[in-house]
Amino acid sequence: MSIPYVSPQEFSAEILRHLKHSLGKDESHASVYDWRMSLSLALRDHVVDPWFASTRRTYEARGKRVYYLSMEFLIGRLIEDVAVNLGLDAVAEEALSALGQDYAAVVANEPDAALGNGGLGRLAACFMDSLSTLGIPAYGYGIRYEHGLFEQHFEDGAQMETAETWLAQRHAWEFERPEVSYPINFGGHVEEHEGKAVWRAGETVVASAYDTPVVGWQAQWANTLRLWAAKSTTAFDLDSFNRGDYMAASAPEALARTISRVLYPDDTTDTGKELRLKQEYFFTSASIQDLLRRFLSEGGDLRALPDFVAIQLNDTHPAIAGPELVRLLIDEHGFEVSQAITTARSCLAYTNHTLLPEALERWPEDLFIRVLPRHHRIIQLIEAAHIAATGSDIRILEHGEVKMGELAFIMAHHVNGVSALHSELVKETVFADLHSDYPGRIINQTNGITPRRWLYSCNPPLRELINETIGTTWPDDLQQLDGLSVHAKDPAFLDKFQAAKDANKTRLSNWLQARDGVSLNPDAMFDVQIKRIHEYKRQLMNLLETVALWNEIRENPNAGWTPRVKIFGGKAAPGYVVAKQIIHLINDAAKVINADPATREYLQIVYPENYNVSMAEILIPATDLSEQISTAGKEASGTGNMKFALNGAPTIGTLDGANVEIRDCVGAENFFLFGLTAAEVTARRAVPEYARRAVEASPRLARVLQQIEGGVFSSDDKTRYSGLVQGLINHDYFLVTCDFDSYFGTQRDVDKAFADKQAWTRMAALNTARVGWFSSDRTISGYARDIWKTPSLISARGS
Ligand code: 26V
Repeated sequence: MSIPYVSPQEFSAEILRHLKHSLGKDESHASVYDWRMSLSLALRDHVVDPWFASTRRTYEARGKRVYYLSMEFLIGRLIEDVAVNLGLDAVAEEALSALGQDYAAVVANEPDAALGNGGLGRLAACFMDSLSTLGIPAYGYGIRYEHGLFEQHFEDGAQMETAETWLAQRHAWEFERPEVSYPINFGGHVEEHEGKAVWRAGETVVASAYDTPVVGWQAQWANTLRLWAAKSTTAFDLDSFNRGDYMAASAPEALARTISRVLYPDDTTDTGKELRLKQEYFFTSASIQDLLRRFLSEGGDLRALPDFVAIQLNDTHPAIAGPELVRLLIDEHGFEVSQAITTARSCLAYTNHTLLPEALERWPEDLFIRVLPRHHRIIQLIEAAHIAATGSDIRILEHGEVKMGELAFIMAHHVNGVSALHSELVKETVFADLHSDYPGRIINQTNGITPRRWLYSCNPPLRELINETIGTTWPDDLQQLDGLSVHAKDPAFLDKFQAAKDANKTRLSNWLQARDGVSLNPDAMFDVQIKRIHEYKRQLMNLLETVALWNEIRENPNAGWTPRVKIFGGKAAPGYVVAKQIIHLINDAAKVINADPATREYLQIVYPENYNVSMAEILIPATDLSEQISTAGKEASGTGNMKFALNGAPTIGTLDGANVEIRDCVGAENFFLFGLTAAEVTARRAVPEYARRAVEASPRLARVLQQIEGGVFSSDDKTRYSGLVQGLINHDYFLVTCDFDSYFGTQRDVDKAFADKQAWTRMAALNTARVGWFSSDRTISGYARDIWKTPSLISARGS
């Protein structure tokens, strides 16, 4: 399956047809929004044939399908993505220009689909792209949140949040499926009838499907992202209305809809909120019911379910899938308990994305029983079967809690970590006991990123240079970038590589100037740290280093400093007090430092508001230095690290997550390593007063901490950061103080390296050339081979 050629003239006509017939607008009255919708609908039309063909092919081949269950899909914009995969990017631009429209402005009119918090959600989006590119039959299942991740703005440097409203406009890409809906039950109690359990639910909502086709590279295949919206079983209470109680009349609908109303913005702590549990069960149950209905409608025998269904759990959020599938097999399809558990386990696999204890999901058992009484009983059966089979001491139900990690693990045939280091730590730490109960169950699948979005589409100058250097077949075979390595010796190639980087830096500068009125020095090193704000990611260490550098430039202004722009981007969970203080401090420091005439030439701090996927697409290609500085052992993988390296930004980083593998690929000489290793981190925590000692041993750090604590950056409130600083000196769980000197020293190595332009560019080019392995196509091939056993159904690809 591939798409027939469409000329720009034909495509203009298609856009105009939608403008008239779908938007009901005349050209002379059309707004940017109208043009954007018309363009999107015209593109969407071209996705439908490959989409139907893929469905037909899967059906005819009786192919096994992958079901990727994820609370989050952090998609971003789709116009470019779809246009690029259809091979219509140039055509679309030409067609719109011919209509007198500014293509870039029309593309930028699309709101980000921000249905995720960060890495986990963005990974799910990259995986959807790769599943389609590889021709693996798959559905992504998630929630159609009315409000995505909150919007961030700064008031006097402090983060403020407002509701995100992407669905206030029509969503161009989805197909509403009112006929695809399932009842979802909550609460009530369980009765026994003739030895059979019967769940009498207390409350029921309806899950209603919305489908977005996801087309792969060159339209060879398209899968479906099916998102569930919560609706009421009784849309409107006419009795209340007739009594004149208009509020009560629409209460059922409003209540039901709260379930899919908003994305939880907290990826740091598991707060055990009832609504969150309901969200998890809501989308999981709908998805399991849906895949069973599809299987049965094709005449399948449920005992063979694992031959046709692979369910991947993106973290523990859909871990209730295990008990739900067991419940349906027992209660509705007459399975024996042990047969149901075995069958369900053969379908299920679980990906772990974090070792942070506070992010591991546990539900208070009484809450769980109240919301899901039948599942609580099923979990008791699962636990009993686990103990009978292994003699294990590990429990799912313990200390009045339901432990979702243990549940997901026990109900999965494979459990994977997301980088080599992380997977080893999963075996040694959180799941050490279960690892010995079930040897071989834990495997690794190192994360990846889609090169279509994260190189081809976000970085046109580099894309064109690669095309002219190694040809155009690399976007679905990224290891071909290796072919750039030989050119890294060629000064002419390096000049072009640098010219591409400079063009991207100019694009970023213009964008920031237009958006925020901020000017950047294009000759400065763009040093970028963009990710959620967390203590373990150590934005604070970056800021401390910035202040130390400021001190040193002031003291010695003529020492030939390498000019730097420190760029930060990212949101803090609204309830995460320390993260919000760190944001405030960065903004406060920016105000003082940017205003210092003595250092202005060499040092600038920029923190654009509301970092999101679209901002990443502008920042990453323009970056000179990638900051990946988490405490070793804490960042499960990272995926931003891969995006920067791919776009020619060397990393300054610790031996954490996928940094380890990136360094192995690009070579130690093209990576700025610093800091303690994971093993050293563990050892250091056992040293009494380790933070205080580290501060005492570093006059440079001690001075910076005194400045911050003394109010140098907060003259309006001199004690604003005393808690933050005292926290570092007294606890410093993430060893900012211990890694500071190593980090500062390595940054000075970076300064020197950057000053040698050609050597730096060579390093950057070798980063691009050597990270082809981090394509999410490679990752998904690994899942398909090791976990799902699903071949590609694109004939040219084989399995
Ligand atoms: C956790 C929680 C905890 C309970 C409340 C709601 C909530 C929502 C999201 C999360 C996810 C945290 C885990 C996560 O995002 N991990 C990141 O996954 C990336 C993809 O594997 C990986 O690259 C990052 O290193 C890892 O931090």
